[in-house]
Amino acid sequence: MAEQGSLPPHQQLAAPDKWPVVGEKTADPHRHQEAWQVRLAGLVATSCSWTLAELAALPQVSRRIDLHCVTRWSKLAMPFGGVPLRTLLDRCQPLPEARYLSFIARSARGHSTSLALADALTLDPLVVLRHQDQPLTPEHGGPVRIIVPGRYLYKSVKWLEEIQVLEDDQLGYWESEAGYHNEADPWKEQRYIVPNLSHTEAYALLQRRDLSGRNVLGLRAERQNLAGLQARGAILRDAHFAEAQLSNACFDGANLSNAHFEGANLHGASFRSFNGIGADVEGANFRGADLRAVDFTAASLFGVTFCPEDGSESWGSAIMDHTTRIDEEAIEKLTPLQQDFVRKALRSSGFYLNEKT
Ligand SMILES: Nc1nc2c(c(=O)[nH]1)N[C@H]1C(S)=C(S)[C@@H](COP(=O)(O)O)O[C@H]1N2
Ligand SMILES: [Mo]
Repeated sequence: MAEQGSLPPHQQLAAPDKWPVVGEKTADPHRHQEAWQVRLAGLVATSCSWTLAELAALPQVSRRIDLHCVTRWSKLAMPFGGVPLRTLLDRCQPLPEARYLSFIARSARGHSTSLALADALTLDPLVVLRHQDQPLTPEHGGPVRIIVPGRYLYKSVKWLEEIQVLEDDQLGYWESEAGYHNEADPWKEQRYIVPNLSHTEAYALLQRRDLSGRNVLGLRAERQNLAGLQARGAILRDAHFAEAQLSNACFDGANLSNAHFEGANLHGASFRSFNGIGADVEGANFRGADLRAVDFTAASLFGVTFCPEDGSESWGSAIMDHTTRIDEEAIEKLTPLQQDFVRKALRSSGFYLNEKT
């Protein structure tokens, strides 16, 4: 259940003074001069639009809302102010056939995301104008963004300009381009959609041990012998490599966010940069994996698990020692418990404890 004020599975708190900026950094710079308007149109009895002053003149509410980013950071009870989306919908009167909302940003790529109308009514999103009693800052979507409680943060469009009321769903940017899950419920860990390759296609790629530059979501390669696998620049979010033989594999510049490497043999594998892009293993799980002689130089490791956090899962700690390379800045992004484990392990010589729980 969606409990306010607590962490959904496999999320971790961002530093108290930090609110990371994710995705686009600004509204469309070519339209700086244009006055801001939020339009609500489509399957409604009356289309409406509001200037910023008109939005600010509507009854304002203050709410504390928990933010959960799919890349695993959360911030609890963020103080926002603005107008409930419901207020705007009430003014326009959605027609009986209306079933979806598409939120569109005033941004260079016309960024968007969508929500079922029924979900919008139960989740009660806020059209946000203020944060901590100040105008919302531009990098976080100011002057106006939507915040949808109870969904991963990619459902909360920054620089909101238009809300379309639709009969059919219009998949958003992350949902159609990056395989993010359209339901996005953090309590059900709906991070990514199911695999986009058939089993046979994926099997053929694995047979050749070459995934370089491929984009394969949710790849299933548990327990396979993939020694020397080439996966330079591959996009392998949520890939399943548990107990796979991956010694000397090359994941340089690959995106392996939330990948599963539990118990994998990664001896001598490389997670360095490729074409100036570091490997991204944010949220990946390396419990019980052999990480000796693995090179994580320039890789981002936010939310990575190397050792048990709570003892409730079945894998022990990763095997790492002085031959494992991880940047100090990357270690600082880990939880205190993971940091502690990694620092000790990297100082040890030879075999480091691999306690099975
Ligand atoms: N216009 C726009 N809105 C967006 C995005 C984006 O790239 N463009 N990224 C989404 C994602 S993935 C996240 S996690 C949040 C990040 O909000 P923040 O930068 O304020 O933390 O914005 C969401 N809304
Ligand atoms: Mo995100």
